[in-house]
Amino acid sequence: MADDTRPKELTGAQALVESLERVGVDVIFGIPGGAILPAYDPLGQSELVRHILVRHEQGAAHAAEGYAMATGRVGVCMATSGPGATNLVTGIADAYLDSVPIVAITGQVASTAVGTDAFQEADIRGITMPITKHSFLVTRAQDIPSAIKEAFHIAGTGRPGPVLVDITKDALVSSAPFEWPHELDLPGYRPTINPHAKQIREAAKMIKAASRPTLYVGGGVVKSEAFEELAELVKITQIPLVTTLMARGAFPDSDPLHMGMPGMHGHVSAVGALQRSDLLITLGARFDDRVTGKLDTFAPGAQVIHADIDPAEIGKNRSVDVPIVGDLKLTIAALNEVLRGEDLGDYSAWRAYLTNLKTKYAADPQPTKGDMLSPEYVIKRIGEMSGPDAYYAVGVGQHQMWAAHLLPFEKPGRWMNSGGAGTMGYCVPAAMGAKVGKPGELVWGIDGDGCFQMTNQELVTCALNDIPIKIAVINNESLGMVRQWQTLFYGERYSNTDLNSWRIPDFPKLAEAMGAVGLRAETVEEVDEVIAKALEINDRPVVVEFIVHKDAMVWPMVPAGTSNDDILIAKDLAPNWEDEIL
Ligand SMILES: Cc1ncc(C[n+]2csc(CCOP(=O)(O)OP(=O)(O)O)c2C)c(N)n1
Repeated sequence: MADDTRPKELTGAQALVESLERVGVDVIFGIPGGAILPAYDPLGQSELVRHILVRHEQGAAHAAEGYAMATGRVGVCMATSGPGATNLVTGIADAYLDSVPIVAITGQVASTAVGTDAFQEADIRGITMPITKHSFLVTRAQDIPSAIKEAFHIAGTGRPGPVLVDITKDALVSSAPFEWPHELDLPGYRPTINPHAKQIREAAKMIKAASRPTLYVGGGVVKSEAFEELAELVKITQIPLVTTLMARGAFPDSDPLHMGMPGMHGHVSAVGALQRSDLLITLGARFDDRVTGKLDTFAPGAQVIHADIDPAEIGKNRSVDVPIVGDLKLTIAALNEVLRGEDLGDYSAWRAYLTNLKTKYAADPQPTKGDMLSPEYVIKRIGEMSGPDAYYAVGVGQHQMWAAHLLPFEKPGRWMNSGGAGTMGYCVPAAMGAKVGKPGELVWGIDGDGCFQMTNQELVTCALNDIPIKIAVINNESLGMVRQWQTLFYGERYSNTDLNSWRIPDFPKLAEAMGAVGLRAETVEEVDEVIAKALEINDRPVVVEFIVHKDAMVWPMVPAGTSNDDILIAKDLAPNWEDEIL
C-alpha cells in the first residue's frame, strides 16, 4: 500500500502551480520567458488557473489591478526575469499607491548566477523594495508553497498592496517534497483590525460637540467594503460628506448630503466642506496633496478624527486629534453603535450652507464647445446611457477628472482609476482585468488619446480571449491635462503636447486591426448613436473615438501649491464663499 501521508515530490514549478490553486487563484495575466519558463509548463496544464497572455507586462500588472478592484480579490501577474520583471514596475508602483492587492510572480536567474550580471538579470526585489508591501526572493523549491501562501495573505489583509515573489530558475526546476503550510509564519505582521473602544468614544464626543462636521471619505472605505456602515453613519448623524477620487461610488452622489469630490479638481461644495469645517471625520483617506492643496492652509479651523487601518498614515500629513487604527468596516460600525439614538449637534445651518454651494456651482456640461463636441458631454452621455451598474476604468488626465465628476456614482466598487500614481496607460488593461473578474457586467474604459497610445495593444489580448470591453477614446488631439497647465501657467506655449491624433493614428482602424470594432463620433447626434451601437456589441471589444474640442478645461481647479481657498471655477473666477453666514 502506498504511503499517503508522505508528501509528494514536486518540482518547484509544479509546487508553484499547486500553491496558486490552493490559494484560489483563477486567473493570471502574464508573459513567459527563460527564467519563468519552467512554471509555464505545469501552468498550461492547470484546470483551475486560467492564464491570459498579455502583450506587455505593464498590461499584466494593471489587469491584475483592475481584476482586484472589480472583485475585491487578489489579482495576479507573472513575468520573466530582467525586462519582463521591470516592465511590471509601473503597475506595482500604481498598486502600492492605491493600496490594490496584487501578487507579482517573477522568474529570476539561477541562484548561482544572481549578482553576476547574468543574461536577463535584474534585482527586481531591490528595484521594487520601496513600492511593495513585501517581497520574497525564493531560491529553494521547498520554500515556494509558504512564500505563495504568505504573499497572498499579506497582499489581501490589513492595508492591501502589492507583493512580489521572485523565484530563481533552479528553485523552479529542482524537486522537493510538497508541504502546504497550515500556519502562517509571519512574526511582526499583525494588522490592527479592531478599533480601540476609547478612541471610538472620544470620536463620538467630538462629533457631538462639532457644529460644522464633515465626513472625509477615502479609498479605504472601498477597500474594507464599509458601504453599509457608512450609509448608516450618514443616516444617524446627517453629517455632510465628500468622497475622494479613490472613493467615488462609496456613497451615492444623488444623496443630498453628498457634497462631491474634494481636491485640485474637486467640487466647490466638497472643497468648502473640508475647508470650512470644524471637524473632519476622516475615514480611510490620506490627506493627499491633491486633496489638501497647500497643507498649512488646509481646513484651518478643523479638528481631525483620522481612522485608518495603517497606523503609518495617521499624522503623516496633518496632525490628528483622535487617531483610530482599525478596519473601517468595524470602526464605522463601532461609531454607529455609540452614536445611534444619541443627541447630536444641530448641523442644519452647515448643511444649508453647503447645499447652497452645491446648487450654485453645479456643473452643466453643454453638448458642444464652439462647433465641436465637448468632452464633458460625451462622458456624461456614456454614463447616462450605460447606467450606475456599469464598471468604469479611466486613464489619467482631463478625461479622468471629467469622468470623476460626471459618471453616475451610485454604486460602490465600480470605479477603477489610477489615483495615487496617476499612471497613463492604466485604462485599457485595467478595464480588461475588471471584465475578466466580472464577465457578466458592462465594462467601459474611458481613455485619453495620449493614454490610449500607451497600452492599447491589450485590445489584442481582449479580442483573442473573449474579453469584450468597450473603450471610449476622448480625442482632444493633445496631452490635454498638460496642455491645460500650459494654457494657464505657461502663456499658452504648447511645447510638446500636440499629439496630432486627429490625423495619426486612425483610432477606429487601429481598433479594427486589433480585432475590435472601431467607431467614431464627431457630432452631437453621433454621440448617442455610437454609444448605443457599442452597447449592442458583446462578442468583441469596441473602441469608440470621440473627436472633441482641444481647449476644454477641467474646472474647478486649485492651482498646484496654492490654498484650497483659492479654488477657481473658471479662469480668473473664484467662488463666493461668504454668501451665507454660518
Ligand atoms: C506614464 C505617465 N507619463 C506622463 C504623465 C503626465 N501626464 C499626466 S496627464 C497627461 C496627459 C494625458 O493626455 P491624454 O491621455 O490625451 O488625456 P487628456 O488629458 O487629454 O484627457 C500627461 C502626459 C503621466 N501621468 N503618466
